[in-house]
Amino acid sequence: MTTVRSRGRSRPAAPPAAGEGAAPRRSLLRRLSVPVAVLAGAVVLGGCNAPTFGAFRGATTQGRDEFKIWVGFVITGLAVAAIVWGLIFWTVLRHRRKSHDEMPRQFHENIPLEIIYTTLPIVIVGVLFYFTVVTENEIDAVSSHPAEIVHVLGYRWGWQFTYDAGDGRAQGVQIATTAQPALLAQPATSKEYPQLVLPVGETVRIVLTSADVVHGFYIPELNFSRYAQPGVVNVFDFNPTRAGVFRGQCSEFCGLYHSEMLFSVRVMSDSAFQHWLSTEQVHQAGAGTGAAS
Ligand SMILES: [Cu+2]
Repeated sequence: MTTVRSRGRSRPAAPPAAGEGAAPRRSLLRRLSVPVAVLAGAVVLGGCNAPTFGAFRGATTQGRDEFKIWVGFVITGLAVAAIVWGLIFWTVLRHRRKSHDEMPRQFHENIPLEIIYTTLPIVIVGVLFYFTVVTENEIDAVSSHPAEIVHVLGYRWGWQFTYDAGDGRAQGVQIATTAQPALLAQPATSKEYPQLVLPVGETVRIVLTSADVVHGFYIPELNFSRYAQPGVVNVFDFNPTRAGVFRGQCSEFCGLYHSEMLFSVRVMSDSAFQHWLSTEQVHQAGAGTGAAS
């Protein structure tokens, strides 16, 4: 049931004197001015972060796709909120009681309006669902010819990254957690934790699994998280778009030293990556596996 208008018949009353009613309205506006100013200030200050709406822009094509749909969802939500809040405040202010003996005209239905506010949300959800499916398919798509393949193994309490040539031939480069479980309280990018090195502008296949319990392979600045599950192999691609060092962590509580399951991702130029890879091959062939330098 909907009440769409309250303007209407009033009980007979003595006509107001000239100027009567203006004073209460000014008083109401004065009372509303402070909360409205506080709300506007909060919106303006919160707007310092407006371009990303609190998310990362992504450092891979997959992460950027994720960022785009995030922005679309936030803008859609804000538009809906603006319409709903606008109608609420307009109704409260425009149709507030103006005299104690007023009885507004009574309604109990409005079929066209009810059809609109039933179908419009369904259309909005349908559009958001469509773009969600499109984005998920883009993120989950894997190349048939990745430039590099990295096998990622999660285990209590660390990560192991093993590089593959892409044709099934292991390159002999393995980066793994070497620190003993302890509350190191170091940043994820420190050398106590392993580093996954990737070339910018190339397709890198990640083959993810777990040796024991469920872990979460989470890199916030790539807008990416995927379970590392024992007995299950998750395969996905990264296409890094810019160089940098990004922190990573386990996002699934897995036991006592879950907080120590940190790592980082370093994205560098392809030539620098090839140099790093060949250097690691030589180094590890003679000295065994070690932490990223
Ligand atoms: Cu964990």
